[in-house]
Amino acid sequence: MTDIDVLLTENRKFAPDAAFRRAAHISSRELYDYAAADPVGFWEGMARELAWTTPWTKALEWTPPHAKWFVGGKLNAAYNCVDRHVAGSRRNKAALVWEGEPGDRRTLTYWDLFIEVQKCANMLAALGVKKGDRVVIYLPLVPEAVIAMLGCARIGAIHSVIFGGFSPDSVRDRVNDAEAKIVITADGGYRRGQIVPLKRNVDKALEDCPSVEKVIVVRRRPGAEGDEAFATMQEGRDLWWHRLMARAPSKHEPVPMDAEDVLYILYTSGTTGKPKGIVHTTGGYLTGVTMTTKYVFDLKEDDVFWCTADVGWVTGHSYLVYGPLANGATCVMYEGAPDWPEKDRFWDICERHGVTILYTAPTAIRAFMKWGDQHPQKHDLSRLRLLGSVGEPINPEAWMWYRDVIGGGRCPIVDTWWQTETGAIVISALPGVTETKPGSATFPLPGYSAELVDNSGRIMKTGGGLLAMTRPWPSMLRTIWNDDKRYVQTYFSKWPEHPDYYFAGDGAKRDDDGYFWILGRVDDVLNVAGHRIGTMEVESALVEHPSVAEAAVVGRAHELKGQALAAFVTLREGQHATPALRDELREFVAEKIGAIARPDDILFSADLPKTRSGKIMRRLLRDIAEGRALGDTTTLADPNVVASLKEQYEAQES
Ligand code: 7RM
Repeated sequence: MTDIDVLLTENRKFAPDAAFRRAAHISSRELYDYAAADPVGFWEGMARELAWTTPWTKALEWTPPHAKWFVGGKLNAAYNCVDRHVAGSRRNKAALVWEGEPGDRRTLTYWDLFIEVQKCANMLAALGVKKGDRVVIYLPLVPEAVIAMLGCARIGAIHSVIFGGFSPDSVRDRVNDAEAKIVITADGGYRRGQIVPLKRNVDKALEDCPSVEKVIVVRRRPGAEGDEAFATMQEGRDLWWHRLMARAPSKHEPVPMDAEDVLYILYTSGTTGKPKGIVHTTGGYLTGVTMTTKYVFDLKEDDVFWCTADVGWVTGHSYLVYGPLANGATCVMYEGAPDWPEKDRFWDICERHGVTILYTAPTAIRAFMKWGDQHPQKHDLSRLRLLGSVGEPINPEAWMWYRDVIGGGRCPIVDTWWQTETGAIVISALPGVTETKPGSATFPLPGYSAELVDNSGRIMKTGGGLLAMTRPWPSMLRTIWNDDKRYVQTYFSKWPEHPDYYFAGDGAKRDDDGYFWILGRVDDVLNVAGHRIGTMEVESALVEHPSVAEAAVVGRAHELKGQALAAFVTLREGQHATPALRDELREFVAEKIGAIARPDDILFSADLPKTRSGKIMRRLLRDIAEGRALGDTTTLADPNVVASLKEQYEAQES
């Protein structure tokens, strides 16, 4: 018996186009073979692409579950992301092409970034920030966020970025856990035309944060009203970024960091409980993100790379800041919402800035599908040459839409599976090599050992099971900040007989060709009459129906079957919820994947509850389907969504 039943099969295949393949960095499987024969040697080769001030003496020290990579080596992340490009041929190349939501724009060349990062390093040093001190960054998506991260990295301070959508309470908990000395924030940020009052949130949070000495405030809203119009500055504690920067010297020698020195802490809220401070170190992390940015996105000198994630998430850390900048790329940054002021904002940005590589999330892609093809079709997207997806399983329907409508049928798609904990992409196609299948992240990249493992710790070559990493990798988390016990418990205790296996928490299946299909978090797997069903497959089937934009499936207790399926469905624009459509959808799923997966309940809703990073929160939908009081809703992007869903669900039952 397998651990998770395999329901859907997808047989479409897309081979890399011959011209793309010819021009790609990697166009043959050799690298896989080479890396499989000597994974540590492979990673050493990748690490050599970075600039080190002292070479390492030992590539890997592995005392499960603790790894050290490139032991004895020294380097600086900011030097690698900025200085070495300025020293070379990229001095005048655009590093950041930024656009604010209201339409304001700034472009920073590598030279500009070089000067700003050095000033920032000096500014922080002048405030007494030292190597190892923690600096919290709570900013909108503005260039200062990148400058602050690199400024910290330059002096060896540990940054902890908190997404600007988090509440004062969340900020307080994270600041206290990190015992941060400095908080960098702004007077506000823009989201859907509204101002997010970041400084006010910080003031509230800091009522209970004894470690914080100074607050640096970026003026995002320069106005005729003067400095104090949007932020009340607390005497002795609060300082304006622009004033400090104006005084800061523009020359700063980067501090050589040990490969294993901490580069940053990033808190993941998870679904419940206290957030975990995921710890990443310098040498291994930079090696992982530099390699994967170059090869997964086939990044070339004149590409314009747009990763739409906020720096508050790991995707922003790895693929908006460290990976692309370490490769000397031009990065597009956009502060605001995709539907502001109109639903074509992303396509307008792609057209105007000539984006060649677009990296976004399935939740966004499904929203674009729902809004209709007319928005992208207004724009010339012919410069796009590669598309990426990250954050959730992408259902085949959305994958095909992305390929056809956004990619014009000519761009390869890389569906990239990874986590805050893995630091860098682990499972993905290489666009010049891999034949892709819609909805599959395909294979582990060279150098990694992702496997499917059953409950008893056996590696499975096909079928459904648990996703694991059986060997360490350079960009893996090193621990949980202040809680190594929880690190061991959460990630390395699933299989007592394999204390060296990392448990990712995701279910997955492998088909007969060895392709990986991520099924989502194992906490979301259902048991219907003895069948273990991944919610993702039922959702994919639903979304294939032309009326459906998005679906979330959960289990609720059922007397006979153990669990019954409850589906929450949002419809495409112009579609109407009717009892006939409900029946049609139930039959549609039964036909696609079998009667066992026919949803018992279908609830139509305008929206689904999502985390602030766009992942569907099935835990809350389970509460609704089981008629329980709603659990913790503080990590939701919009808490109103669940309340109204609960009302609807209850009304439908009575
Ligand atoms: C990068 C990021 C991690 C969780 C992970 C999965 C899910 C991410 C994919 C995916 C299917 C993908 N980090 N996930 N990417 N599922 N296909 N390509 O999202 O720490 O915020 O989340 O996200 O469940 O465990 S994260």
